[in-house]
Amino acid sequence: MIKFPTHNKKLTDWVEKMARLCEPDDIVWIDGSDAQRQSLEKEAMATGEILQLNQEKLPGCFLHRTAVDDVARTEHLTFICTKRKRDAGSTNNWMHPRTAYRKTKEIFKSAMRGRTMYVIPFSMGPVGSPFSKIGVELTDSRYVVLNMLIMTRSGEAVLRQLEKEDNFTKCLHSKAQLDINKRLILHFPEDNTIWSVGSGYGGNVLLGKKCLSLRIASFIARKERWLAEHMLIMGIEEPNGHIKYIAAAFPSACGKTNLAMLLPPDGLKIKGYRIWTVGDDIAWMRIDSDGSLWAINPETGFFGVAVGTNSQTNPNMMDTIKKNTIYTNVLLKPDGTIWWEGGDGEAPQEGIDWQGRPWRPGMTDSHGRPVLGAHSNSRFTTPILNCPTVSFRLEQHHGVPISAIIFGGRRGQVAPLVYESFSWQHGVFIGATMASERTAAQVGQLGEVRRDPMAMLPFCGYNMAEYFRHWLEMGKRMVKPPRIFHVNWFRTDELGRFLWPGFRENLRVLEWILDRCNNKADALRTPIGYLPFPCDIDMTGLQLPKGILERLLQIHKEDWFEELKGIKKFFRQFKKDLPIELWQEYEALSQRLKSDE
Ligand code: OXD
Ligand code: MN
Repeated sequence: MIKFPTHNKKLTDWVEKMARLCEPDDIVWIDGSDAQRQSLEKEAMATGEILQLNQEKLPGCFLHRTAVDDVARTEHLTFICTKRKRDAGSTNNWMHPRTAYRKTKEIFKSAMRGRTMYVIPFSMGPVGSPFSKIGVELTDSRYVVLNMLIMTRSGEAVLRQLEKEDNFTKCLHSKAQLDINKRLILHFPEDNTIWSVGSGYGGNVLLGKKCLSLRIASFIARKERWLAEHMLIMGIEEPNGHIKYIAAAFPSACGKTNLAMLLPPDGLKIKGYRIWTVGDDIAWMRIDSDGSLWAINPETGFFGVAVGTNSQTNPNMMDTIKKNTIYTNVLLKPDGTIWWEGGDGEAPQEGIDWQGRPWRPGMTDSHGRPVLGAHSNSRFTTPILNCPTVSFRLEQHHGVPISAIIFGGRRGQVAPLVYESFSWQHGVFIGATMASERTAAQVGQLGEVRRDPMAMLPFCGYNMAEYFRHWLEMGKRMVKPPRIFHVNWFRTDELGRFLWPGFRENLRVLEWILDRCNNKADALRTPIGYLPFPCDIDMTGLQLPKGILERLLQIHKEDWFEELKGIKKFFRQFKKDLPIELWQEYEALSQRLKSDE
């Protein structure tokens, strides 16, 4: 009989039951200590799961390579398993829990033979905070353990908390045979359970992240009347020393991580703004006793995309990842450091690519396509405490008060640089109709518009129409709801060139947003919302050709009438589940556009 370091019977019963299914050789409880982490690192190096990088240049850093067909989240293998299909809604893959458990048990059966099962008790959010939720992940992957130690608060302290509260999300993961045909990422919100099998890729296997903190948490949040969102949280310290916090949702590849830790542009430096990073990916938000919205970042690390990250696009991240970081699927240089396309410096003359093969710049495959040194979704897992702009309020149990919510997308046309909603309800409409155009990096037709409401399309753990209703209701319960804005950094000219320089310069737009929150800036009422007067965006130190700012703020009616058609088509899939308020907002926008003609 194995001795378990907890008296929580629900926990011990479940661990024993899962061990009977997976048949590991051994069970090891993760205590969160440095000594245990170091011994796991040694074991993982010995098995080849991780490779130690140059410890002088990159102390505490390692490289991991995934299986070649296991490099990204697999949305088509990700399911919401509710008893009724309707509860998963039209935007999720659905499987009945009975079928899901039966099918997946077959894959988990004996999957851990010859392996150790690690038990990771983890807390999303500060241990003991009323915002936080506990999970326990069982896994046969040391890579998962080492990543979870960075991304979550794990170990002893969480076990102690579990002596006081009984409730935890049961997360079971096995690499099994890493077989894409036996890979499933299953969520059972009604059982507070996640089963992930056959993958070793972070987004599929670090179960505290997308699986718990978004899919399961969004389901719980609706019941408990709070919000679990795919949002960054940042503080902007104003020249007077006050810090205002904003939360922002963007679909993938829109620069969310870069924005979360942006450096003020030179032209605005004199004003003394300072950015404080609370989180880059997930926000849990509650209405507090003061009637306003407060947010925490439930994570303690960043799981960021390496390709494209460099000292220009994100200097703070480049500082963050210099130590104690796990790199996944990047290029290994001969000196034991790493490189990726769109990273700092020239491509090395030689190296080992993300698949472990010798690599030289300019290599092509049998179809004449360039062979990349790093995978386009290569990642780093790095502690948020390494970040030079990390917020000092990270551990505060009530989080930070949110003054503004920002939605954004990648639109060549249609959406202006920034606009503000007329009301919370109108803001929910703006979030619900958020969209991005496909880039060359995505499968599908270039320029095609993909609707991604609140950037939650792949992450909402229940019927998205009900999710919209929940958002509408949250607005009614707040005394002082945050103002809601929409931004678009990606507007282009007729040759497809970006009109707005983006990156650090985005602070100029955030400044206008803060001014609106402080009732310091006027705005133009247009059919789509409030727009800035060009003179209210501080352009000190940024020379845009004449008329460009005006173009960035233009609204073309023909584009918006087209947009209405796309919105209607998108809304129709929700049938009668769609809250009437969203159709009302649709009609109101249509009327405003018509009467403005
Ligand atoms: C992520 C994502 O990995 O949103 O954060 O895909
Ligand atoms: Mn994300």
